[in-house]
Amino acid sequence: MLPSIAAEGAGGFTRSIGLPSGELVLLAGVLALALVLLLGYRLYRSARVTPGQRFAQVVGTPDAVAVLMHSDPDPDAMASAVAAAEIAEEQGTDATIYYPGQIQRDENRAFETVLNLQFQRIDSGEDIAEQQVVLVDHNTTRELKNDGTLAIMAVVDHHSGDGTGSQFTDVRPELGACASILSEYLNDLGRAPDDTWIDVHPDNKQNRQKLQQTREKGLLPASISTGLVYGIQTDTDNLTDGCTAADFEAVRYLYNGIDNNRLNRMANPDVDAETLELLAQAITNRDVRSPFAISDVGTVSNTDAIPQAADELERLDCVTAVVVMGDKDGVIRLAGRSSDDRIHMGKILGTLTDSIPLAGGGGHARMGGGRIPIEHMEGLGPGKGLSRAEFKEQLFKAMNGEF
Ligand SMILES: [Mn+2]
Repeated sequence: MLPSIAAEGAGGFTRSIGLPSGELVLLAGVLALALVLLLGYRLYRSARVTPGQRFAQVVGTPDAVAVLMHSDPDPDAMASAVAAAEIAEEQGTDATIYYPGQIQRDENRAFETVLNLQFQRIDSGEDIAEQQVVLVDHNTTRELKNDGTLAIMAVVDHHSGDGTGSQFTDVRPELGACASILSEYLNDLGRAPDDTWIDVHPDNKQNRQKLQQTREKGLLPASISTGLVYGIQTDTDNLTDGCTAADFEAVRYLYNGIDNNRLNRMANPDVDAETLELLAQAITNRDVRSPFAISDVGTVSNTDAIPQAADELERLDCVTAVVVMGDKDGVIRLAGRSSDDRIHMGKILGTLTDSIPLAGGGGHARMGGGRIPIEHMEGLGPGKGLSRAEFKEQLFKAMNGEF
């Protein structure tokens, strides 16, 4: 019985193909070619390494890495550092996040609080224990004391500059935020944003376990996604200024992991009474000579509110350029804003402070700052000296193009 079934089966097969032998050879050739192409494509795909995979490989090689932010880190720097540390930890490398300077501005402190983050503050490059350093959101460490002691292995940034890492450099000045680059890496690594919130606070053992489980499932906790979205938002004025398709793509990727409640708490932190009083003072004391405004708020205890006051005053209808000044510890702080193409704020503040000993100023066309020791402005040292009122008049003159 069995052989006869086999014979019938074989006959059936030949009949159903029913091709002359020449065409059979051709068909076999086409199939073989298709197979070769498919294998080649697979090989090409596996050989093509994405920037995210390369970054993970580099930061995942040592036992421990330091992730270093610039001084006075903003949400873009903090979110980028958290993401870089997450990529290293997923590879089994311990990551510690450091910063010089201080986290002062309300929105920066709110970011730290809402995300329950903890960073190590340092004064000098020697305070970093790890042998290998990753820079995010800046590409040189010139602002840090004893930065020569650091071995920079990787640099991820969106500022122009010539800083490089010994093993990895990804600097894209066209992008609105560094957080967009780190988001792309997480996407490259197949991490899917998820709405589960897990604090990434380094001291919490239970959370570390939860984080580990999330990593094993290929998910990305909402704490990291939400931080990255807020980092992108703050560096691009809510996706309205200096954005590229890559920044929008990053937010699209992170979308499922956004915690709206916490995002709102970060974006609209409670303002302390002192800051509000300084804003009120700046509005009351404003001297508007259209389209320019200057406000002297006198002596203040928190100089951070001076740039915030300049931001507020610039919103006045008839004002295109504004300078707010106030003093603390014998030093006048200046914050200038300009939406007027005739006024290069950084140059104006630079030129005006140039003639006063130990004073300094500068910045961009639209934003500038400066500091003037009051006793030097009033005549200590070389120079004939200026009163505060006279300095204000000079400032108006400079804004009008008369130096
Ligand atoms: Mn940035």
